[in-house]
Amino acid sequence: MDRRRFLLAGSAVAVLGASGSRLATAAATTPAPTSARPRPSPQQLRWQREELAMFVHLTVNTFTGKEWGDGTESPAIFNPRKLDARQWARTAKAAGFRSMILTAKHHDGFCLWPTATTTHSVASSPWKHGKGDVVREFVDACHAEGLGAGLYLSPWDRNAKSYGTGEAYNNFYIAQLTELLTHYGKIVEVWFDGANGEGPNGRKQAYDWPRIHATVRRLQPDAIMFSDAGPDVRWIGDEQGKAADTCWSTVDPASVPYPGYDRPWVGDLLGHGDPHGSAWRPGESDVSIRPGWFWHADQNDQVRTPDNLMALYFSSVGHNSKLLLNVPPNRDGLFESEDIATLQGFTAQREALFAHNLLRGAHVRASSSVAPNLPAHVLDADPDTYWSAASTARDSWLEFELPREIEFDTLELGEAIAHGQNIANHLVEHWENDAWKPLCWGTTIGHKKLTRMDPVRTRKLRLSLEFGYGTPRLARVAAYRGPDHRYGPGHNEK
Ligand code: FUL
Repeated sequence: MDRRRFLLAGSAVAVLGASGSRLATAAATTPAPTSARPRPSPQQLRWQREELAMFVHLTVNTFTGKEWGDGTESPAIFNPRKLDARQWARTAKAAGFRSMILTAKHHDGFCLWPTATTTHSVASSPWKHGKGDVVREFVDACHAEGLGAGLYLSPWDRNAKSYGTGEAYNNFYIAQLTELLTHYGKIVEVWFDGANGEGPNGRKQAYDWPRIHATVRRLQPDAIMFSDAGPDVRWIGDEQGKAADTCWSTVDPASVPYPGYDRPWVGDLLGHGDPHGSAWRPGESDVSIRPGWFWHADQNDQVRTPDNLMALYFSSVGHNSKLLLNVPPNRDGLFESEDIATLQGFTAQREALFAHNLLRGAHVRASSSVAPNLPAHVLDADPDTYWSAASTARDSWLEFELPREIEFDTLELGEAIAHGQNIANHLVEHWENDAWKPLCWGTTIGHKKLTRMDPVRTRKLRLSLEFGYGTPRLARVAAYRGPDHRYGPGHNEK
């Protein structure tokens, strides 16, 4: 069962002081004035520009074949004899991923590091005679490969005796978080799942989110915190790698006040964001390369194809989101050759498709501009240089005239999001038989908007921005020619 279905199955979430009602009263439904539109923090900007992060799900489930352990698993079953975190990190790096996130503890409560908080950990396992530390090997491997290291610490714990008792479990959870955030160096992302089922005593825990968030901020001030409710980045609302076509990086924090907040409209709201939202909270699209989050032998022939990873890239990164792709190690503690091969294919396809911006060399004109942010900046690959229209001008446009005809089928647009996300719709036209002909309509752009279409040959292209909530600023306009086939199906679309 995935999180959304689990929550819909009736697991209401109790929270301590998550201030849903306080935020709801503050209900910031009034559109933020243009001058006050939210912008990303440097950490959020860095997070989004990474585009690709890799999730690593490993725990006792890898050895039982389950997706959710029930907390009664014996640590004796955990023995990934050949575990090699450098293999994971090398694979991720070669595929263009910039950070990785490991399940330090999943819902079963088994800790991948030798914690002082419980004996239900690697210290009680046969792996390295109880002297091993997966978190240490993982973080060191990430750092050795120049990748950011992130950690998932499930608040739902089906093993901890104190779960469901209130303060005692919150102290236990904070102690685990403190170990993870103080013993392993820099952590770039902390991933909070909202699942809030019953523990071993049949009780549910009231999570203390304000204290949890404050602990992360204090111990790792640069770490990004993920959950349905942020605070730094939000869940995109599905586990299929699909951000909505219209995707704002802003939200109204009152609309999803705490992780696991379960209302029928939440998925939709997280998918779209809110142009009037007061908080910058971009969406992360988590999805697995296999049907399950954990490795199962019978899924070795159901690994997504490179084509399908391309489709996921378009529907996540290409919809102003970030792709968090899960690749689960097997019982040896290694990525399978099938997964590695598909990642290599994915990388080769991205490299080939995005190698040359066919608009390079075009003469660019604009409806208006503000020096030094001139139109030609949209053609360079630097996300920090951009074209800015004058003031909040609506009906702004950019026109590209090429020295010779080009043929393309993929368009990339990028807003200069360091200054916020303003553009609400766009129209692309090409010049044909002495007239402008519409090519594609779209809504939001954000960090990256990728659109595929039938191949077009033209010498002139026009991009019109008809409506937005502030000054249009574009960092990128590019056109590419891709393969003739459509990006194909993956395991769950066969
Ligand atoms: C969900 C969990 O219940 C799944 O097992 C998985 O870890 C996914 C990423 O988050 O909420």
